[in-house]
Amino acid sequence: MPDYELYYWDLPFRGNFIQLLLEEVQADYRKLDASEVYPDSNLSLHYPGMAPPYLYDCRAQLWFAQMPAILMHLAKAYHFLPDEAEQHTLALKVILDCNDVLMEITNHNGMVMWEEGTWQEFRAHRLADWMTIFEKTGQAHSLKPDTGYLLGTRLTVADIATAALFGSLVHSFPELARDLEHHSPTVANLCERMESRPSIGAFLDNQRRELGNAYCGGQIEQSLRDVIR
Ligand SMILES: N[C@@H](CCC(=O)N[C@@H](CS)C(=O)NCC(=O)O)C(=O)O
Repeated sequence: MPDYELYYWDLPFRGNFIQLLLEEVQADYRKLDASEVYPDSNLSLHYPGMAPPYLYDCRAQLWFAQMPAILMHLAKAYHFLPDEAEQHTLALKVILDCNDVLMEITNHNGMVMWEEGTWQEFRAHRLADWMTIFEKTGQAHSLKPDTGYLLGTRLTVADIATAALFGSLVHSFPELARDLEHHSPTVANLCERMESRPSIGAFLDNQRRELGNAYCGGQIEQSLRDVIR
């Protein structure tokens, strides 16, 4: 049995936050389809979770849901939290920011489809502000154009999360690369550096060969594609 099992769809969206970390540390894990758990048995788990991703920690024999909780669990296990305890809160805040961006970019998990006007408004204001928030976080910790990490000199879970968020976004929607470059240039460079790390790079090459530019799937992805230009 591997150390971990990750249950998620064949999509990057929330799954890559976890998979990039598992790949970076070369964890012994298996990726399984979310349908193995959801929707038939998610309520029978010891700690039930509403929706994928799910992580099964095989050694601890524990199930976890909620992407930020899963990422924090793995970050603790692999020493991917910053050194100072007070910075742990900041790492969690970055992951929660990422999850908020995912929620917003999918218009609350596809509750309402994007239309030209609402998308343009979101892109020009909230998405731009989110990008600026990440840029300022990096600047506060001496992230430089070609060197450094979001929370300091050591790679942490915050860098994994940032690359999973913006790296996936600009890969799936190359039109947004100029937004990231404009509002968040050092973060754009950080994402490129993260994506070219050996394990993460090899994983992304395979995934992108297999899935192309798929992002979150469903009608909401199509609605995004219809409005992004
Ligand atoms: N807050 C949860 C959100 C989970 C979620 O929305 N999962 C999506 C895929 S990324 C899903 O499959 N949702 C189906 C549903 O909510 O029923 C997390 O961060 O893990």
